[in-house]
Amino acid sequence: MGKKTMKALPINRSPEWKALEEHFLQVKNLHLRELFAEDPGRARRFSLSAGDLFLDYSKNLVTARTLDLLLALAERAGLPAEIAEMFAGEKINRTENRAVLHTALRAPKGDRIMVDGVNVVEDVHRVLDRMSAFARRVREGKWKGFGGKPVRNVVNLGIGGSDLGPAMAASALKPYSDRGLDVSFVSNIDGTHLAETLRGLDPAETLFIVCSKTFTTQETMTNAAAAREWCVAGLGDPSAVSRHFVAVSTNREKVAEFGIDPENIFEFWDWVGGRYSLCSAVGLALMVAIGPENFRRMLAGFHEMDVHFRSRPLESNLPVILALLGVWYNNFFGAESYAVLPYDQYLARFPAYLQQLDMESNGKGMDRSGNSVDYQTGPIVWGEPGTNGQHAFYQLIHQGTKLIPTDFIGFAGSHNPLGDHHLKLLANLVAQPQALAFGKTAEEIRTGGTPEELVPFKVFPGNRPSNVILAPKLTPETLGQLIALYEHKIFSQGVIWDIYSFDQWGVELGKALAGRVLGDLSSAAVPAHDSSTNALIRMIRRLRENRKKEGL
Ligand code: G6Q
Repeated sequence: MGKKTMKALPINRSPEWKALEEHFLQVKNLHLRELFAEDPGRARRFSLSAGDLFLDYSKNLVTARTLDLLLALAERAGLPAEIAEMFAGEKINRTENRAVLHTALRAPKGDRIMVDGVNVVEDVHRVLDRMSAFARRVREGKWKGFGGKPVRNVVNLGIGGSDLGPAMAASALKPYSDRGLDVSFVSNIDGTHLAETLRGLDPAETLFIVCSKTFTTQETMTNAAAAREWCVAGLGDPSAVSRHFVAVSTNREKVAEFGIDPENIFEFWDWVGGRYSLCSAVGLALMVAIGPENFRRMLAGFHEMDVHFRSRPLESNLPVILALLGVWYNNFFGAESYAVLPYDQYLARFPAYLQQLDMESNGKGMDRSGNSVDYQTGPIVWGEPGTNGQHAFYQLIHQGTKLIPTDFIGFAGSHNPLGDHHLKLLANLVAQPQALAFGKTAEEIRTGGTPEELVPFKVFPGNRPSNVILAPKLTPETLGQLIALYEHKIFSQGVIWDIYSFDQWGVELGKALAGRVLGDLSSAAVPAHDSSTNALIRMIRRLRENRKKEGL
């Protein structure tokens, strides 16, 4: 497995961790009301900027000492050295023996990052230039389909890391997209996803991007085969495939087998992890939607946050501060989850994207020496755009029994300045963290004349932590900065928890078992699993038989 990092002591046996445990006992009963009352400069003291992003982290259950102790923990975990190793292209994904270089995907031309003797920045820009030329041809109507018509619909076929990033970003950057082109994303193996997407589309005007690093993923390959059938049936000639399919992959052989012209393969590399691949050719559908210039603006935003993360000292490093606050709640307050609440409709898919980024990276129970950890690692991530969440689940965050740290994300300007919508949206964005932090006491409620028997139900305890991230506007640059902020936050937490953040072995078993179950569902053989699985297989067979008999 190559060189591995052996930490002298498990992190939770370190003196820094012990100091935090003791400190926790001293501060756990403090209230944000007191902390703000004691220090009028708190908001200024606990805020930071990087690029276009401003972070107010003053409404966290921390004192200056808490942060000092958390920073000492980061030092103990060797975070500065690990940041340097990642950026230098060391093979830090040791269980797969790979470098982790999504940061190279947004490095400017002329930079030099070597992997196995190759300057990968040159490769990155070669592919970016090819993607740009292709995106322009499609956008300008110069890429003609089999019958000579220009493309009006682009369908990305991919799943997981080959879907969530470009799908989220295409929605986030919709104001920058060419409205004459319809770009959609099909991921699910459920045939409904493909069927509903293709309904009403003209194959002569439809281009498929088959996006799969391995080109073996069941969902993507099944959807790609069905799309190819639809295309050939619609256009009446198998040779139409080369005009209507392009591929994003590292597996040239499999792509050629599928019938895609090798000229139309956009490559990426094994040092790009799926969920970190938006800036690679995996972003091709996004680039077609928003154009190469806007795509490069997004890359510049990513890069700006990369430079910040790599060069700022830990105490003024935005991703590191977010990471440490997360560790504080996760490991000392016992919080199980955190909510990401974007106050922007265009970011509707951002929580789903972060779910994969965070939970697939840090949902690990083994440390890097292969021992089970006896402390908590990656949290559950969830969320919905504000203000919808306010009328749904915020009740639990305000008055429930669980501690849910929250990240509020908002933008001063709107792409759709309709009446006073945006000011109202922003008012809610500011008011919710305020209500969470300061709550409303029984005395305050009584002074409003509430009947005594209702007072306990109307009390807001407050003291619920939140971060607020603000930017002037949701632009390609700010989106890039925002995503990179979370990428590096997650990396920093993985380092502190001493886990491998860039593999995902936990997704393999289900895939393998589905292969066996598929065999059993499509045969009449006696299934040989556990009794529950056997019963489910028999039940599905019976239901499908009945359906056939009834002619459904
Ligand atoms: C992400 C994971 C996973 C992957 C998908 C698709 O980090 O590796 O979500 O992106 O399984 O894989 P392919 O791109 O190989 O189809």
